[in-house]
Amino acid sequence: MRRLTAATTIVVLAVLVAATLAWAATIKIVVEGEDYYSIKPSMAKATSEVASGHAYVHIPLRRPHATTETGPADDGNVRFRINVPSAGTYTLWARCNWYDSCGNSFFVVVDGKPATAIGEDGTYQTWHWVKGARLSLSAGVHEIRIQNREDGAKLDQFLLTNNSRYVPVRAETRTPQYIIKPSQ
Ligand SMILES: [Ca+2]
Repeated sequence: MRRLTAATTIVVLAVLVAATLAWAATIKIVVEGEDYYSIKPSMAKATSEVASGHAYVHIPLRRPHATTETGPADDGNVRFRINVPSAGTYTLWARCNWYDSCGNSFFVVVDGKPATAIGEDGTYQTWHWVKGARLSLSAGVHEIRIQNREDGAKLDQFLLTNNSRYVPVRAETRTPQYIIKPSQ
């Protein structure tokens, strides 16, 4: 009976340790649009009182604004360098503000791999979180490039989390420890 109790105690402790490790390993990397390592026009930085950090990056509206999916006018982009603390599968989320159905996406290029699109949802003219790809990332530095796909698309923040159930709602607190910026 004593032995059983000891075994049960060990099992309970092991479960607690595993749960603690799982909790401790939850990573959330929050990057402001304006935390870019480099920027290439027509991507541009802009300010707003309602954006996190009072700044965002965007592909400014062109006149005439496209009314069909015509493809981007240039490869304007922002590049971010992110230090991922541990290997895992990370979900990308971006806090965006879309002009309309022809200004509601970006290309995302991770470590120079083929581009995927983020966006194409139907929420316009307000900041909201948009779910992107799930990315398999090793520990260490990765380059995330957000690139022109349609004019009228704005990016306030993006986040990477290895918690696939996490759903951001409001602007998130920036995590400078994971963000590499050019030396001043
Ligand atoms: Ca911002």
